[in-house]
Formats: sequence, C-alpha cells, structure tokens
Amino acid sequence: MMKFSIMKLIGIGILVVIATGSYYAYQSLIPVNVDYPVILVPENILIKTGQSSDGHYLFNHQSSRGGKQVPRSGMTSPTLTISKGNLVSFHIINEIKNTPNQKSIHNFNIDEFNVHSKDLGYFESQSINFLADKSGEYAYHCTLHPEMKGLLIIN
Ligand SMILES: [Cu+2]
Repeated sequence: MMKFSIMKLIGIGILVVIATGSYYAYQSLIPVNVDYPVILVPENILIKTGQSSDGHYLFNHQSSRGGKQVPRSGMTSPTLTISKGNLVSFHIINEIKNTPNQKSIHNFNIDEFNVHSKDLGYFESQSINFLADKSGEYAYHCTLHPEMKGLLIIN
C-alpha cells in the first residue's frame, strides 16, 4: 500500500516534469514579436559587440549565410539583410572587456520587433528569436551608446 503511494507520487512528479518541460519548449517556439509558436528553421545571426580602431563601440556580425555587409553611412555597425517571412535567431554576445574605470555593459534592440536584450556584462550572451513578418528598414541599436547602431533591411 505504502509502496503503491510512492510509485503514484513519482508518477505524478514525472508528469509535472514533462508538462513543465513542454511548456518551456512551447514558449521557446514563440518569437518575441508575435504570440503564437513558429516552427521554422531559424536563420542564425551572431552579433558581437566590439570597438572601432579609434575606440568607438559598435556591433559586429556573423551570419550563417556568410558574406560581408558594410555599415550604412552615418552608422557604425553592419547592414543586415533578411528575407521577409524568416524566423531569425539573434545570438548576442558582449565581447568588450571591462576596464578599470568602465564596466562593460551593452544591450541589443530592434524596437519595431520587440527585440530587447537584457544589459549584458562582459562575455554575457542572450539569444532572441523574432519573426521578420514585415518588410522595411529598421535600426538595431544599443540604448546605452547611441553610436552603436546599424540597419536591418527586410525584403
Ligand atoms: Cu552599448
């Protein structure tokens, strides 16, 4: 009788674990700018913070498609081009080191798509999925450093 109860309890525990796991798996399929799950293979874009040769902060990027994209004039960071309808997975990492008088903190935002990373310290990273569901030209930027800005083109 006692043994049966324990087995039952373990059974319920396993069900809770499965349900919780499924919930988080389901949540991770929902891009930040829509409220339904999207089952597509994401286009991965790696974004790294960096500094120009004259010491200004900027973003660098590496795409799963490769190719070099230069900044639009007046912007420090490369122009990113994405096909409309794609699920895009941004992987942001802050690679700017702390200095004795400046702690490294940066974030990554695309306001029109509800893409907002947390403030990332040195070597912290975050992944954000969004659905490129409207075409146009949008800025991506760091709220702490206005010069950290680039163009996102969706067509
Ligand atoms: Cu910044």
